[in-house]
Amino acid sequence: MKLGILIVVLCTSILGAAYADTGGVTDPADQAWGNVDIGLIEHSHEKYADGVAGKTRTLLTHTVTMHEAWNYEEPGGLDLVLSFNTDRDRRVERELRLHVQDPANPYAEMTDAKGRIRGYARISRPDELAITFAFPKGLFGRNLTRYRWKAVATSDFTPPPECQAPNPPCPLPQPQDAAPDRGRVIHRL
Ligand SMILES: [Ca+2]
Ligand SMILES: [Ca+2]
Repeated sequence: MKLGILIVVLCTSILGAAYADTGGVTDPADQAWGNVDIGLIEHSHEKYADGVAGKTRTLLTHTVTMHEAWNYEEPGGLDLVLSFNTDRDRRVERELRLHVQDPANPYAEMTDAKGRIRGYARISRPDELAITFAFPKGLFGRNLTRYRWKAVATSDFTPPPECQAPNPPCPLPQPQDAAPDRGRVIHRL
């Protein structure tokens, strides 16, 4: 893999047959904009008891860690989208998008392929570099044993005057970063 080192750590629970896959992929420091330069994406999951339904459910967590500290008030904003492919074709079945229009109340919304809202993820900030999204597996709408995902961070960006029309575009780095750069990370449940 050219631009990433796949890290897969398999953890087997000693509490019965539960099987957890915790893993991720690193991404190089390849963006001038610190708030869109992804350094690492990681996934994990845990079982929890849904007392109301009397069932054991799975909570999925996805963490995106940037190379530099960032916050919701970042100039230019941050558009962070996790996309999930839950079957064998190339289409994406779910997208989880971070909304920071109101920096005091960021939220993460899960939509399906038709743009319909399927639910929301809980957001937490483990440190000033990272953000973690947690949501029940049920938001995928079907019983999965694995899925593939990636993260794309984009910043609103206004080129400096000398780079704007009618002048030809300047060779500026694009304020967007994906991890992994190619393909997707597999999360086995
Ligand atoms: Ca990067
Ligand atoms: Ca698909």
